Amino acid sequence: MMIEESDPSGQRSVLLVDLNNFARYPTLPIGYLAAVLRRANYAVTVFAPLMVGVQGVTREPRPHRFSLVAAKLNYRVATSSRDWVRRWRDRAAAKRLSGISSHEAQVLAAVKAEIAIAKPQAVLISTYLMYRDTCAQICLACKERGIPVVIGGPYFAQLDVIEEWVRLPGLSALVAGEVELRLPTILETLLAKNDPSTHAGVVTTDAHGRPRGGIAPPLQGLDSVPYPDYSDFPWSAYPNRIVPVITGRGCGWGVCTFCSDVTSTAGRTYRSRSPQNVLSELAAHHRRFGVSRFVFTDLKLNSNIEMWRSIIGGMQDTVAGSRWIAAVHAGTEADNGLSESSLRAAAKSGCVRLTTGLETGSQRIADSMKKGTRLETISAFLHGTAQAGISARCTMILGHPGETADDVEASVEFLARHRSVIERVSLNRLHLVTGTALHRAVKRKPEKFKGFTIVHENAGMAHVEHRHDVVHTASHRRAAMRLLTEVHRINSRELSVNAREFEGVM
Ligand code: B12
Ligand code: SF4
Repeated sequence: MMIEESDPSGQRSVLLVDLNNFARYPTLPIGYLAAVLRRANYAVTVFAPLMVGVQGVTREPRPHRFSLVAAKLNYRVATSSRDWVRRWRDRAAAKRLSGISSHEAQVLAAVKAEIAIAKPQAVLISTYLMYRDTCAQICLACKERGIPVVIGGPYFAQLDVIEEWVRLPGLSALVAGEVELRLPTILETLLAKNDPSTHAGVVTTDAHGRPRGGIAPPLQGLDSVPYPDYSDFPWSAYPNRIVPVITGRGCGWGVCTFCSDVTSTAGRTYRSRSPQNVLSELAAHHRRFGVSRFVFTDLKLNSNIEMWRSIIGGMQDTVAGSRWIAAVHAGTEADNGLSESSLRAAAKSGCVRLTTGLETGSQRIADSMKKGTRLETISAFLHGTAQAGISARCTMILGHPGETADDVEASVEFLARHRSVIERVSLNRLHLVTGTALHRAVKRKPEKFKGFTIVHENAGMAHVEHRHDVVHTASHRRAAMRLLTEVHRINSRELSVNAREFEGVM
């Protein structure tokens, strides 16, 4: 069946499908895309799984009675020396992680119903790599109806990932880059049945199925992007009214070995908006939706210290009574705006939680990760947050190349010493991601990574399966178990009252 182009006024119509199912607040890129398209007079319908009753993915739920046993068992299976045990566990974990796969049929049926009702001239999907199956099904459904489909998302910035996606049957074009300001023109080309890969950042396939087109360079001049439009999101489905805001794209540091944020579509190189532009966006969301709770999704909000200070200085005048959370790069030697007095000022401006990448309690490993941090400076930061009344959350990584049982013991010891000043820890086994500095280094000089080998690369998921011999040793495993216990002890505590509205947000 073909759906005919419909609107007699000549207005173009698109359906924007948001597969990233967040339980707590609207999705930032969807807001941007909707705003840009509406400004260009497109009729935009947004579909998000939460709108049809599919439960969003809740991050970092509070531990329950059996969480520690489950975490230890999971770790034991994930680091089994038997390949088949690990593979079985990875498959099960991938299913659980997506949190949407169990709802795939419901999402697909709802998207198809939405297509039938909205009769869009094009379907645009924003996706994480893990929703590939759902994307493939939507492409097929659109192909049957003769509707072009464009896919974009945060990890289409590398050729090997793009190659694995661009041939999906029914897909008209894959977007590789921050093309939002040019999206209306790209769609005009597509809807005129011309090849959109003539536009930078749009990839299609040629007659032989080879990719055609390339990745767009990072977008400059961020102030020219309109404020995101979150009017389509199901506000009543969220526990609190929280708005995501991004003040700059990329990270001012940008060199940590394992980091896949700085190899993502919008993470490549650091670019900042102007403080005035950001503060006036906050005011606009407040006027429109009555919100006074904000999450800054910047990789590090203190990448641009002027921005950090302007937010602290301007927040309460812009939205009285507001509260906000963010991630920061703490522990650096240069001034990073995180002195005790700055943290007190941040708390006064409504900051209730800060996340930082602790990653490890071993200085040696932090150095080999190129974190650019000193543990004693992170320690001072953590004490500073506690004194200011800001809830501190730390991310940590287990299993970086070169890590020994002693390094893990150092992490246990660091956490134990800072138990009273850290409110949440997000501990993850090293996830080696396609295109990161670490992945490239292991490929380039495998001899430098003794006992750390690549087993299999899944470019479509940007996932690199690796083997790390040390994690199978009894001493490393014992230390890891102690680390899990220490993390559990911290995470089991009640959050401080101020930060509770943001539990599970970041
Ligand atoms: C903030 C954030 C979150 C927030 C959500 C924010 C929100 N509600 O909007 C929270 C904390 C909830 C979150 C959760 C998760 N996240 Co996240 N997140 C981020 C982060 C740090 C910033 C996102 C952001 O604001 N980007 C800025 C916007 C402007 O960029 P963008 O999303 O890429 O969109 C631009 C372009 O890509 C393009 N675009 C995007 N979609 C489309 C669609 C079309 C049709 C077109 C034309 C263009 C287009 O236009 C946009 C404007 O330029 C990124 C890192 C990063 N650098 O992006 C990770 C990132 C996106 N997250 C990631 C992951 C893995 C997760 C989790 C799975 C983590 C976990 N294990 O729990 C969960 C997933 C939950 C789920 N799927 O339901 C990965 C995704 C990688 C992948 N495989 O695709 C990233 C890249 C981090 C990483 N390096 O691994 N995340
Ligand atoms: S400081 Fe954070 S965002 Fe920046 S490169 Fe390191 S891990 Fe990535």
